[in-house]
Amino acid sequence: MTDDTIFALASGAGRAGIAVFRLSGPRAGEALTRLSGRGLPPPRRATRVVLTEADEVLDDGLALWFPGPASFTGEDVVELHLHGGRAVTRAMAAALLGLGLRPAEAGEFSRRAFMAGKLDLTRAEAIADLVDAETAAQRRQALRQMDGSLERLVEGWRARLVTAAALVEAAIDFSDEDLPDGIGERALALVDGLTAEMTAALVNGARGERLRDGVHIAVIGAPNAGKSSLVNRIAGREAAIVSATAGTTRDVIEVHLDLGGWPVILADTAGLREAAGEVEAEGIRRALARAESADITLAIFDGTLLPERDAATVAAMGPAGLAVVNKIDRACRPVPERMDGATVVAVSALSGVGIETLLVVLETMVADRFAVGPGAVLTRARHRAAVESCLAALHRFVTRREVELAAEELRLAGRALGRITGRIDVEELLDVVFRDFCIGK
Ligand SMILES: Nc1nc2c(ncn2[C@@H]2O[C@H](COP(=O)(O)OP(=O)(O)OP(=O)(O)O)[C@@H](O)[C@H]2O)c(=O)[nH]1
Ligand SMILES: [Mg+2]
Repeated sequence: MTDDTIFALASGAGRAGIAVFRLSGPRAGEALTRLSGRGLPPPRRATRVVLTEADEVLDDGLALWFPGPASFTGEDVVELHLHGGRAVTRAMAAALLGLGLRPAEAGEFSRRAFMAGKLDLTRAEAIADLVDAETAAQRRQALRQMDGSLERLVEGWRARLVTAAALVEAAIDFSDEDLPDGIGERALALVDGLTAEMTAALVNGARGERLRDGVHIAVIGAPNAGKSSLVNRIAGREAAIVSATAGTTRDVIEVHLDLGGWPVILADTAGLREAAGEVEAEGIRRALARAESADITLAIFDGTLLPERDAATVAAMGPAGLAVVNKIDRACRPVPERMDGATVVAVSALSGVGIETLLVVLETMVADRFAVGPGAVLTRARHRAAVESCLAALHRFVTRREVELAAEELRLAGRALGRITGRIDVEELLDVVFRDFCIGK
């Protein structure tokens, strides 16, 4: 436990808002008594206080007193609910500094809670995810993890690894060379089961990461097909410049959307064509790179040119793409149901016809590909890396003939899993995990 006391403005201030200052550390209670001019209020109960410093009233607000260890950080914690004006928050921050408290660094409260054993790393990460959650599905995923679903999954795996390790260690006492029958088989069976479960979790985890980070959709097509018009129509604002001049869009322009709970990053790109200047050529290179790395490619075709279709767009659409025929307000030919192996949706970015259908089709595609199974999910690249290195150790375990080396692989596998919850190798991990936090959490 640290001996300095920290504070942070833990909630949004501003006109008509409430500002919450959170204090944590051995001197939190003393700071409250000094500011309120009276004894500590009853624990965990909102109490009205007039806060003063050097006979000057700072604000009239509410105080909450959470004596450690039954607090979020495990330390003494005070929360001050004040009026959110800038002058109030500035004066309060100055008063707390004057009392010798230190402003908290990003994630420092959660870090202290972790150090006090109040939460494991997955729950701490979930708090950051919940604060950042922009869609309902993201919120649900964060809450599930905050409830300990991932911690329980990983700790369950680790417990079974320990059992397997114990079996192998026992075998060392019996034999100098090969695993005795029976014991080796039981350990192998445990490892096989774990390998299967972890492999499945990696697949589901890729989806969990998507839900956390967003699904990337790239909009590509020939110049003037109406890509920017479509992106603007979906976004409901003029995010990208639209003009009748071919080659208007040069950079990749990103628009963030909530598609039925899925966070989506829709990228407008430069029109694909051969003859182009240096800047446009770079834009086209970026467009193709986007199409390549996107989860879904939306290929836009100019409906007035059908049945002719831009070859570069067909090539970049790929098998997982969705074809959109635009400008149906002006196209008279019937639009085919499928084109070049892709489903077709007919729209007019100009009038808005077909846009609702396009969104429904997109949402179904996203849900089909990325829906996360029930239960715990790996939500970060950090989790994935740890499970992958655990699996690698388990694969080596299976091929080792010498018992001692096999036992060592199981230890390595267990350590890899421990990195997810923070049960070991902790120090080096802390900075990575907590630096994404906002101040006051
Ligand atoms: N009639 C009609 N015109 C459209 C439609 N969508 C776009 N346009 C027009 O087509 C022209 C090109 O539109 P943009 O959205 O700039 O096309 P783009 O694909 O982004 O073009 P680049 O950025 O140059 O690659 C503009 O004049 C738009 O008004 C549509 O649905 N119907
Ligand atoms: Mg454009």
